Amino acid sequence: MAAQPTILVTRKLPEAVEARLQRDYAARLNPDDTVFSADELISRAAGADGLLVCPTDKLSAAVIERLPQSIRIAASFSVGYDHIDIEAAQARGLVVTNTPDVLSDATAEIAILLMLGAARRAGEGERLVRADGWTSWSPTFMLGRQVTGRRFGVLGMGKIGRITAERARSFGMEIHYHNRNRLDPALEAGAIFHDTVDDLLRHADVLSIHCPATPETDRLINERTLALLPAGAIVVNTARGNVIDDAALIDALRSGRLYAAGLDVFNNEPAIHPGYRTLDNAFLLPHLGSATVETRDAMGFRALDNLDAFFAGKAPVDRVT
Ligand code: 8YV
Repeated sequence: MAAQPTILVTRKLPEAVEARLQRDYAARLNPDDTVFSADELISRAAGADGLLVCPTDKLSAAVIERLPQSIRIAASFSVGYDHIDIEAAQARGLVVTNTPDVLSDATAEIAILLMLGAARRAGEGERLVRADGWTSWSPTFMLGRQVTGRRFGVLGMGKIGRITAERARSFGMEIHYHNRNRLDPALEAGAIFHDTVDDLLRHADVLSIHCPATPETDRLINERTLALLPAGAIVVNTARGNVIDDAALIDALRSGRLYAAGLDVFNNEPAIHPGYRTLDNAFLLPHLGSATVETRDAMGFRALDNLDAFFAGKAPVDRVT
């Protein structure tokens, strides 16, 4: 029997995923779940055939260049792959795969949670109850905004954007979207297309961000574009922090021009811009988009399907390079 390929697994993965890894591969696991430095990653990868990485591993051009020659594939446990320098991977002949589809429902759930949490002041209310600061009911106590009937603007109408739109529709929201390409009517499902980001923003009472982090989307939501949103709008981000200019969003929240924001992703996680913590109208979660038992298992299995295909000499379904 041929020797099993050796896989360096950079983070602790769900039990069922690690069991399959250990069954089918010579797996180098990370039971302590420490985040490897670049040097550590490179030295632990010595002699291995592939990597199973997470967004916490920054595979920059410099790191990719220093990877042992034996490493031929990096399967990421994520749909986003902005932590990997794709051009450098391509140049080195490193195959990169991701895990699309399986986390779309979980991420859409978090986007809706963020919208409702921001609109109905859930964070503020929860903090008050815990601090024993809730004294009585009153007709004017902690009033929020209703989202029913409002316009839901989707920036990036991929799978996650479309599922989130479908959920928002059940609140009677009117769906607007911008995408690089207009979708087929069947996928649009009645959503109103805007051919520019600016035009979408002018029509979004709630803006939900679902585009990938690319040079084109970097700081796309900034002082100028935030000013296009209707007064009192809500911004929701489950995509990547770097789509937002933090200082500009914090200013707009502080001044009250925006009603609230619901954020699951940030620049420089977990060391987020401290300004967010000072704002009652910022509803904040620690990057929980795909964090359900079912989804994290499915992501691990999808990454393993990609590795299995690669080592069987087939094309991995989710190959991005
Ligand atoms: C997870 C994500 O944090 O998949 C992504 O791109 O941002 C998240 O859902 C990530 O997958 C964890 O590995």
